[in-house]
Amino acid sequence: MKVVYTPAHLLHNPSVEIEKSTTHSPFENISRAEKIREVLSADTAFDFISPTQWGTAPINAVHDPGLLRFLTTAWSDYQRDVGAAPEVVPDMFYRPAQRRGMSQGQEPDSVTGKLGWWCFETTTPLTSGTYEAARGAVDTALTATQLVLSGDKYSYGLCRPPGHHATSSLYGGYCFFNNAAIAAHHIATTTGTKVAVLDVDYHHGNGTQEIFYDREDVLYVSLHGDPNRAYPYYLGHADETGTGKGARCNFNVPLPARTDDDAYLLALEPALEKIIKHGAQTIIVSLGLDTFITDPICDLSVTTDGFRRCGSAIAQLGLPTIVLQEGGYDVAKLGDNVQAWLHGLSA
Ligand code: OKP
Ligand code: ZN
Repeated sequence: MKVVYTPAHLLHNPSVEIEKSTTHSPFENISRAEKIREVLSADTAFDFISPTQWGTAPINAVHDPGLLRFLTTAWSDYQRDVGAAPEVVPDMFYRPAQRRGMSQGQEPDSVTGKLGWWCFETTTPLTSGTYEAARGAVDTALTATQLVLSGDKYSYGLCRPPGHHATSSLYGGYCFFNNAAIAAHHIATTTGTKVAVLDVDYHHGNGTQEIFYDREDVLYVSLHGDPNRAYPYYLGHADETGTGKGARCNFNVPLPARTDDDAYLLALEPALEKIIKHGAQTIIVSLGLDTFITDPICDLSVTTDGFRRCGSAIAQLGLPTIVLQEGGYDVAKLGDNVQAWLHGLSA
């Protein structure tokens, strides 16, 4: 199986994360992708390639072009207009309820105002190289997609930063551009075939859900910690099933704490059935390994062998599958877990 990787991710290297009314060193850090690279490159089943460049059009086809425009210069605008800060984080958030009964409002001119306009939370700092890293992750996803469109049965894009929390017009949750959504939109629009995004990250992919909520060409299916206790808190409930043409094209499976391998594999079955019924010709997996039993920020109990079984269950569908990296924060085991999952898929 080909692995798409670029060292551009090293350019997104924040040193603090603002969370739980305090600061700590970031869970989402460069060692995650480097651990995966280390383990997969020692395994002859995987061949590494670099991404090709896809430009901005595929990003602007999914996101408000204002988001990319903002991210292109936000870090340096902040240094110039507000002051030197290696990590740029909003201290204001635009909340539409403040303008209840009025027009929607507009993007402010000041970088401080813009930060709160385009970002939804505090754990996703901008650093000097963040934009370049985020562009690299999109190129990685599209290159992995191209491999499968050209006939490879499977491919793996080692995307970092991840993408599934980025909505059409907001970044946050460690995500800047929605790598999986950009790939899914690319397949749907260039081939005219149906696509399924299967999101197995611990966290609900609110961004991917939002981007495709009213579309029938891309099915979104997600297994995740119940939003009543888990990030992103406001989305991921089972009654969110899609709207308009996208009615019944969104499928959420919220899971209880400590869900183990057998329970997880059981919960996966209706999700896979949904993909077949939808008529999807291609699957994009948003692969998070933060469902792992010792993940430091999550509460499920999937093991390394559970990941192998998960990959294997998806392979049973017999569909071309593009696997894109999302979360996973037990760095010591992250490489082994990705390896087990991908071996389950391609066995
Ligand atoms: C990204 B991915 C909750 C704040 C957590 C963001 C978590 C994003 C997870 N206390 N910060 O889905 O793994
Ligand atoms: Zn996650």
